[in-house]
Amino acid sequence: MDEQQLGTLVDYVDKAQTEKYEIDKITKTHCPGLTIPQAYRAQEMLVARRLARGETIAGPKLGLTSRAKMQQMHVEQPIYGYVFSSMLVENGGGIHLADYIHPKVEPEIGFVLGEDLKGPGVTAEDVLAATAQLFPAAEIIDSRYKNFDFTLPDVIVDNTSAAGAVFGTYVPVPAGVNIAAIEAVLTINGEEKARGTGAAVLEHPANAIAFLANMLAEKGQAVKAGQPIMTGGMTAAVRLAAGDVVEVRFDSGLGSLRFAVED
Ligand code: OOG
Ligand code: MG
Repeated sequence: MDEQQLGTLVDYVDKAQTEKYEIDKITKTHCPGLTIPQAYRAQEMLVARRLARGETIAGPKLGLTSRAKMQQMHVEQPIYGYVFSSMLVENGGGIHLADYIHPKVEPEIGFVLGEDLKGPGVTAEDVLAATAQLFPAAEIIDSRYKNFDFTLPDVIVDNTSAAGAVFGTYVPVPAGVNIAAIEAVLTINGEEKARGTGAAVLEHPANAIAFLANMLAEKGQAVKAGQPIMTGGMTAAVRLAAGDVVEVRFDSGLGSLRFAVED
């Protein structure tokens, strides 16, 4: 696939993202043989277009880092993408279903680094040594593909289904706390829908950031200090409906999140 052919894919997915409608996966409609490196190149083109339109990146995100998510999506490998500032939803605020196609929510542990991390060879220990703060997060994913039906290259081009994120307050890494043991409980209208720990994310969320650093190194890039990093869903994602009041409570001093879903 040359740049022009990848550009056609980017047109197709970018338009669905901007105008919020569902499409068939590109490995069905355009290119069954799309490889993962080609998919990341297309993602890079899509991100560049959004930046050229004046959007800004809030931070990177990891996806499909947990068994629950891999099983839910029938996919076997972590991926990365970007959360744009325009996707951020205030903690305590609300979203409108009309701004999404078929949104789902998932709890995540966010990290903020105190220094840049550049691969290759970055380990979870390196990540922990560089970590300055943590924050509670809820990601709102909204695959542009019908029924969230995609393969890895499809979801990579679709910027890993990124559509919304709620971030809580940054806190210093709590002393004596094993981040892998931090638990999050997701409730909707007071009813528990999902629960999971940091260990669900590649045994430890620091492994997700090490994966990101080592992947970005292939493009000569680093994971930057100061950016909020979403390490991936700790549970399977839960569908949202009008009238939902979503709460995610984290233990170990991370705090909680809340948002409402309206028509
Ligand atoms: C892909 C995005 C996955 C996560 O945290 O695992 C993701 C999807 O499930 O649509 O963000
Ligand atoms: Mg996620």
